[in-house]
Amino acid sequence: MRSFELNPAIETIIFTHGDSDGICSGAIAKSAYPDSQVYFTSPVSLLRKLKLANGYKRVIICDIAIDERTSEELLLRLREISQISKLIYIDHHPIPAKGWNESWLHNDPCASSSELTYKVLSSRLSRDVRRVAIYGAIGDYADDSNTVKMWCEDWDKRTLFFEAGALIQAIIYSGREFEFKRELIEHLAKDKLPSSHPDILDFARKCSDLEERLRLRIRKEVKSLQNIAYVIDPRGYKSKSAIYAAAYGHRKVGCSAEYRQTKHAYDISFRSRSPVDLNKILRDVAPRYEGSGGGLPEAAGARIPVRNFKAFLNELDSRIGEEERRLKEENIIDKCH
Ligand SMILES: [Mn+2]
Repeated sequence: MRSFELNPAIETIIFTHGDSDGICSGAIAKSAYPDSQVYFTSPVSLLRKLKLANGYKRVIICDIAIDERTSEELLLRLREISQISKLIYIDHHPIPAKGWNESWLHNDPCASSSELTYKVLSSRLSRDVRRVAIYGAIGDYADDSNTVKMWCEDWDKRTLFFEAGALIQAIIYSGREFEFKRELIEHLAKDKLPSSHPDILDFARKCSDLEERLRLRIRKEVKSLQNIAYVIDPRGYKSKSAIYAAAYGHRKVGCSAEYRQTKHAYDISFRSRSPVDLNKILRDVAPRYEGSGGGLPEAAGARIPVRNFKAFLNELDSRIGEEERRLKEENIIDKCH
């Protein structure tokens, strides 16, 4: 991690996620508070990174899910910060059931963090910055909210998709290049087009090239259970692998498992077009196989020890089937629509 001299002119610190929704959220926050310092973090490292917030007048956190295991400690720390600084925590991941009714928390699971960040900070933002919120929403598959659909009407949708697509592919290609991502936030915060950034189109093309080779490998290697189609070690982007596994395995839930030697476990990504809540099912099933798991209803992850992987996958498969039948009987519809 790069360290910075604390500059008294900089009053705002922004913590955000390194994916496309996080980068767009960060850019929107930076556009509202140009004299700010941006740091990338993740749910598991937020608590530790918050040490950096000392001395800032304003602390903005975007697109960081609340880590269940440390949520109590995190809540105490955030309350402490909110006594000293102006705290704004914007996120769209599910929050713990107890204790998080705080005035500084802006949470809505039915929108992207980019949409929420624009809404929370809108009084300081140019209307045109909505375009960045749309890119972030597309990056998080959350461009079907009523607000984003309405915002899209002010632009030529085809141009939006071109810019968003190039931006998202480039971000995926850049992986852990946080210096690049920080520069990208500066670029977007100034309301410049993604395609006008010198690296974006080249990175996006490289991402698409890797993705295409991955897709063709998955078409050959995918295996299917009753409800889950899966690939093991597809050697490529995990979430994209899960999407193509579902498509070529002809199942509603796609799964991509990557072997992690250091943990002797599989890191697993899921993408679902089933109405079931994968987050809920994984939080229940994964611990029973000595693993952990969760995320969003339609996009989630898990880590499961190698020795339990097959049994875990089989139980998950039958649980998804049971849950689908139950939903069908009760005729329950998605709470976001
Ligand atoms: Mn994110």
